[in-house]
Amino acid sequence: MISYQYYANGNWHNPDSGHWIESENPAIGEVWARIPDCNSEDVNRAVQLAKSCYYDGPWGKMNGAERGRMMNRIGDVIVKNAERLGSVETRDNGKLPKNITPSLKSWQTDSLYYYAGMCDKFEGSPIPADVPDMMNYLRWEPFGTVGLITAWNSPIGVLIWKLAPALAAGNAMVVKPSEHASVSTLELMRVLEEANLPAGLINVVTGYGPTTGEPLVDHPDIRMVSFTGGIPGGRAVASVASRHVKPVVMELGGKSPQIVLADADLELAVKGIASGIFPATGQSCISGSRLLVHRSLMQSFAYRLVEVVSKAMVGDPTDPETQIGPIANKPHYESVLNKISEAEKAGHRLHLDGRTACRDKGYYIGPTIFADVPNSDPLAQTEVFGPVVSMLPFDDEDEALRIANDTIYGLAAGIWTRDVNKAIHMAERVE
Ligand code: TXE
Repeated sequence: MISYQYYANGNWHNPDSGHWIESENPAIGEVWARIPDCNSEDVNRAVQLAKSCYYDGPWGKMNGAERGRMMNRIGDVIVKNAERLGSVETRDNGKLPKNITPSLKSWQTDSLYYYAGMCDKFEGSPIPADVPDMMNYLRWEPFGTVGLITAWNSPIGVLIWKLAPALAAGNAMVVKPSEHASVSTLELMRVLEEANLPAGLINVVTGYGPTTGEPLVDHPDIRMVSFTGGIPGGRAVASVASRHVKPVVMELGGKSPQIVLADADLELAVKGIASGIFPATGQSCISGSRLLVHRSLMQSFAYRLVEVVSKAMVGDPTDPETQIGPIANKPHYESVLNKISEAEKAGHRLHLDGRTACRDKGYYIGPTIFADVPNSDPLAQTEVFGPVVSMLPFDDEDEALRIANDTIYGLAAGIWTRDVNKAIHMAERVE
């Protein structure tokens, strides 16, 4: 059992409440670490330390080139420690190391290097004045101190995507990872100590949304919030932020359609669609969970998809043979199982039932494929955020687009056809 403290001003602190939250390893369903249950006192301390870093410390005065060099150091340190960070994240949310470490060594961390190059390029411009002897000019300025709230599916990856632009713009920040998977973010702070960052630049408080996240959003010195999570959390954050009329950037869920046209290459479509929903156990905002298949292909597509994914190795994420790891935490495991049984009770036919992968220890659900689910059905309208897809035939492209667009989400989509003109025209019409 590893007990963590929260991180502020370059030091580790015990929570004001004296309480900790237990973190489970979803692969075995056992507690492996404890994270601080931070309250508004802890949040205020972290915000004040971030604020003094911005206003009184070197950070607010640092020029763009120096900030850029520091961001490059952050990227280098993450790449160097990618294995360690990946293995901690796997214990925290069950994600496969092969889906974390290589991306931390490449495209995820690349966004730090990308934004580092922007630090000394926020050029302003003189604006023509309509009054003689008057000069206007544009100067880009940071918010100052910002709040970054992340979810459990890719804690470090999602954080880097928020961290990089926030640092490049010159902000100091307070991070609040999900209570279900906070350890890898805390370990990231330990790793970043090698990068010699200004004290108070990046601070991490941990705890539940309403008792730790909300005080962060509600704090008057947090000038802007970037949030990743589900719609309920997003609504709550937006309403609290509205008390201060502070800007919020949201990255919420998805219910992405995958449209397979009659001329699609069946093999490519099956493999592409399977890899778009099952490897992260369906826990990715852009996973394609609604399969719209041209009626002429439906039978052969469904047969081939079942044949391919029924062979997938579901198991312990640390086993290199594993292709599908566990659901990230117990509440979500129960939520996904509940959605599957609801759909079954509604009479939807299962081509493949992932509950056969369930076992006594750990939160395992295999690929689950429902046939002929009307788009109005809850299973087609709500994000399951698990290895569950619903299939639906269509007869023509207009009908496919109508179904694809009949959703409250709008994050991603896939179109499978050999005809590139058709792909482009369909893509322009999918919202
Ligand atoms: O999200 P939550 P979770 C979706 C997916 C999943 C659902 C729940 O549908 O089932 O979100 O996942 C903090 N004030 N996605 O639990 O609950 C919370 O502590 C301030 C899609 O991760 O929204 C956590 O740090 N903060 C998503 C973060 O918000 C609050 C990836 C997300 O928690 C808060 C993950 C509040 N009132 C889940 N309530 C994607 N698009 O990738 C919660 N939080």
